[in-house]
Amino acid sequence: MKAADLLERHRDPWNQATRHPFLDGVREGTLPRGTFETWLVQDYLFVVEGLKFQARLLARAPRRDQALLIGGLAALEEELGWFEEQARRRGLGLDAPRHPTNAAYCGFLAGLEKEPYAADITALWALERAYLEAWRGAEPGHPDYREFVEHWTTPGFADYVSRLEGAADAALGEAGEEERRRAERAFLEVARLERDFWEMALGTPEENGGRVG
Ligand code: MP5
Repeated sequence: MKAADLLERHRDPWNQATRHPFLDGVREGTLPRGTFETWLVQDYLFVVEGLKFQARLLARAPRRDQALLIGGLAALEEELGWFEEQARRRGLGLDAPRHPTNAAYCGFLAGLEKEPYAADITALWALERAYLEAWRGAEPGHPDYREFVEHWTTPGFADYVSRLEGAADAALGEAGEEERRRAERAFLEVARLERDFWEMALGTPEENGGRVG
């Protein structure tokens, strides 16, 4: 099993993870007021946990993946600074409580510590690949959000995602049947949690204070 086989095998959940009215709103500039800001703050809180997950993964990684994961970690730390600057410019506080949907995703990442490496590197590839595809679908993006679209669609980011796919392929190639099953389950969880994250961002009118545009 190769990582890309999972995209084929689970096309529906994957499409739901990577196409969403939130992303249409980013492209068209039609997001309800406050929606993007909610997503931004929650995504920052998610990346804070993502960095810790990747640091734990590095400690368990085979020698061949160390440079890739260290590069990814440095990029994550830089990304946190970028989020902080974006929030400052928009006058947003980053000390908001974690939304339950976000907390569920972070809990999933924490739980991966108990999973085999093949499942963890597959999950990391899947969550980065999901963002690459999702934001590509929002290109070029409304001017208000264009920097965000560009952030997750650069050639450098695409290259990182493809190197993660190589790492996942190598791990899956060495994995036994049970480990591959766990990797597939982790992939499906990522797809579901990514979809839920967009849903959270869009929220219900009540959650967004009843405002519609
Ligand atoms: C990513 C993210 C991509 N920022 N948020 C979610 C919910 N999923 C995936 O991770 P990164 O580290 O920002 O590229």
